[in-house]
Amino acid sequence: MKLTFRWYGENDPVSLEKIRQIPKMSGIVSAVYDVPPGQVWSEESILKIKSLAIKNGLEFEVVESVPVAEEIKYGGENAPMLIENYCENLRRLAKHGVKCVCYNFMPVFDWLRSELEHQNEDGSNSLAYNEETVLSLDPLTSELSLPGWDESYTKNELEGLIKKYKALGKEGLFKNLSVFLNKVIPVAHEVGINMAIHPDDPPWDIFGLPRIITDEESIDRFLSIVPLKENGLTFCTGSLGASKNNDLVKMAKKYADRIHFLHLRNIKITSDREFYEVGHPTDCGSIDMLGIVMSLVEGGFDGYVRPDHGRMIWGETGRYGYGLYDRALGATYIAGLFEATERLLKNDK
Ligand code: DNO
Repeated sequence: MKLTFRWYGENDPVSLEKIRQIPKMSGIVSAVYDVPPGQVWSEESILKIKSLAIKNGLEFEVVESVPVAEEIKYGGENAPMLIENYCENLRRLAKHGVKCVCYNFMPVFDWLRSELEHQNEDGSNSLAYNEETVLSLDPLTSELSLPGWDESYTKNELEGLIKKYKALGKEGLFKNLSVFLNKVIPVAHEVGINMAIHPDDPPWDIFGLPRIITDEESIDRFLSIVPLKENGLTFCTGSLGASKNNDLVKMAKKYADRIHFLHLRNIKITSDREFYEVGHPTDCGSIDMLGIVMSLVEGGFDGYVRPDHGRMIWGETGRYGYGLYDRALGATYIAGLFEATERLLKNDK
């Protein structure tokens, strides 16, 4: 496995100089942020990220995300052209050494939380989700703003989009995902990029919008659409783990060879559809982090790993979920889990 760290570019308060000092860190996970979803990325922008990373002793082999334009997801008339742009981005990224691309197929909103500064007993704060609060929010007027959301829509555009997806439903969305995969995966295969879809976060419908990568059944269906290795997963433990119906230790074993990117983070589930984010170790929350890593190592997992959302600790402020300190603690914990598991497994044989 290769340990990586998400970096949001030159405006990220967490600098590459700091990231490189985290033990065992091999590279960054980043993206081109200077063009809207659907457009082709300039080679210059790609090369700039790469050269900044290299200057700091880091690799740039993982992109998160090449975003999928809404029109591809709802199947608009420009979808074929936008899918071609997507393929072109993969060719360009492969040319400059990228080996894994993370993306998602969530309509309109990416990850969703109801609280950005949930106060924890130890004085830290973290992101939290409470379904009741979410249901009381109106997505058209809500002031809540998250780093993963595209905030460029006007109220009317957003209203139109939500209507389209409601009419499309889960089956329609799955069909459009198939169209996308049937075009994109053969290109990924040809240029040597592993595609890694990110599960829906949280893994259930929100605001009446369909969400389709949520559990074992939907992942089985997704993987069988194009049964090539390059059609793979980002295994995000905090996303899938928010639903108690998902047995992550079992799923990690089952999908180990199709998991190209691992987002490891822990959450504490406080009741049905209610949780807050905690430190990475197993004992801090509801997710069996060690069990998941053991399953992956046993299953032959050989992908990229990154610590996911951290709490804000030691007075740090910054991008919610993406401060330095708690993610760095997470990274060393993850490195320890892998070191121990790999060593034990080797001695077993
Ligand atoms: C949240 C992230 C997501 C993820 C996208 C992938 O912190 O895990 O925003 O990057 O869903 O496309």
